[in-house]
Amino acid sequence: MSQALPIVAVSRPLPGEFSVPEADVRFGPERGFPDPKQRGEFMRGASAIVTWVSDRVDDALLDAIGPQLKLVANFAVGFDNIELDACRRRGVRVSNTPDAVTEGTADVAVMLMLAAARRLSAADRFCRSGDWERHGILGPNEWIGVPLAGRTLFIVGAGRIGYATALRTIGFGMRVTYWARRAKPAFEAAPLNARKLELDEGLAGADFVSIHVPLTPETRGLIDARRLALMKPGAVLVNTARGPIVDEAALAAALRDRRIFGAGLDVFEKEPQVYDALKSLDNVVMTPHYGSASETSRSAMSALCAANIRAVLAGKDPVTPVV
Ligand code: 8YV
Repeated sequence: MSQALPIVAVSRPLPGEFSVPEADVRFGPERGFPDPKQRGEFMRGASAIVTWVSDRVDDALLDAIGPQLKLVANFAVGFDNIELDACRRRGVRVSNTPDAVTEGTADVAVMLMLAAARRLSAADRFCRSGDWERHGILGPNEWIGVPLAGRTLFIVGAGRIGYATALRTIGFGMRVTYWARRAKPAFEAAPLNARKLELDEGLAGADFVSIHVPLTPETRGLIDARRLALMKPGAVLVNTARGPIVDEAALAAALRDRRIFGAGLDVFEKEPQVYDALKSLDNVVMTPHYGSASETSRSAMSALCAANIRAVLAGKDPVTPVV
């Protein structure tokens, strides 16, 4: 009697190619499993699972899946949804998708910089709503935005996405500074020629701030009311990393009081809820945590999750290990 194939449980359908031959691959529904119990039932008996950023991987889920689980392949570069110690205690490996998400997310970071600098969302509503028609042709002193050329971009977190974002801004004639725990030679070399600054100094001197640190106990609330108050009145904050890194209530107050020029947000503290006070502001541009949602990035993420699973099912280490 042939041995049963290892089960690979994928919480939602994936884009592009996801090839794990010699396995029983099962895909969940497009909406995934909002109920953790249903997620556990779907994944029960799996040797490998693919999880989404909204899938909490904790003791309860790991117990529901069973002791045969070998790998949690997170469909994301961030892994704050996974309790790593719970996986370690069970000898379960964890992988993520670095590099695969980089270009798509960096595109969105620059998109949000431009959109916030020129108030794209408010301008679009101004046109669609008939307000422009009622207002009449704009005068020379109306809807003045913030330029990128000659301005300083401060990258908070000098990793792959931070580097790719900074690289894109060279074309806009921007200067780059950065903050990281350790000096990053790639940032300080050509073509970025970036300067490493302490966080407060970088925030105070920046015209644009782009957040690219992972969410950890150290970075939760990193950009708080005190640090927002350091920013220039004409400055723009962009966050494509994780919502809880920025104090959302303090940011909404700073935007309401025009203490900074604007913000571009792809991530929020309590997704998919958007902090109420942000919704009525005309100086924030928001997108639904879709940073890596480009054809190339998402296909690469699927392929990388599959490569990690194939490696672990073959008794090897994950290709891109977290644990
Ligand atoms: C998301 C991300 O997975 O890679 C990450 O950590 O947050 C993104 O790739 C995706 O954008 C939608 O949640």
